[in-house]
Amino acid sequence: MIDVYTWTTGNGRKVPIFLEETGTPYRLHMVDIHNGEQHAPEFIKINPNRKIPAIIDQDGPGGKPITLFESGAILIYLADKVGQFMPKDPASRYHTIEWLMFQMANIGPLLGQAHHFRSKAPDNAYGLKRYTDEATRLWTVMDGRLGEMPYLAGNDYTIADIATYVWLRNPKNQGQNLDDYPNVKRWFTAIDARPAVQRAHKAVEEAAEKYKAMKKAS
Ligand SMILES: N[C@@H](CCC(=O)N[C@@H](CS)C(=O)NCC(=O)O)C(=O)O
Repeated sequence: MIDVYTWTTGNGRKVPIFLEETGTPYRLHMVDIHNGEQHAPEFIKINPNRKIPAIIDQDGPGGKPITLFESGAILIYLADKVGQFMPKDPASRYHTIEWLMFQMANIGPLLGQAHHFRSKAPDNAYGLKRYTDEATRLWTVMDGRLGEMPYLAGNDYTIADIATYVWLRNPKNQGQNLDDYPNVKRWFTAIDARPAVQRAHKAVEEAAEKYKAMKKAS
């Protein structure tokens, strides 16, 4: 049983998608980051960086519990544990890690800033242009790669695709249009249609609604 501490943001959906894809039992624990719950002392013990997602696997290495934060690290851990969505062939494994790092170091932080300036500081022309240009550049990098390969790391659907897909669900928030990137569109549409992916979205959204209703009532 994997305990998943999460919320409804893109990063918060990566781990549930992996767990649904692999049929791994999990429990969702909602951390309402719009209500400051990431700063609660009990959550800081799980992630000192105060961000979702994080997990606790009671049956970690050596049968001992393990607590992990940073979604890329969590996905590598789970893929190794379950033996899925991380290719066994060494070169393909490293390409999976490479594209996962590309997501963690570029897609998340920079597309996040493009969204941030658009929604919170739309009059800041410098920030808006800087991060929209970066978003355009990154979407172009992905479109080039997906024009050469079916998936980011190569021939197989991997944790690199799961981690990246969640960031591309609202292109307009980043000043982008999916139709301008036909290879990304082909890849995105295929991943979005996967039943496990839709199950994960539903699970996270329902858990958040239930949690908010419970908080309101208390
Ligand atoms: N690199 C981290 C990023 C995590 C992250 O930025 N989480 C956001 C939600 S998507 C969060 O918890 N924000 C709350 C805050 O910054 O206070 C990961 O991939 O796990």
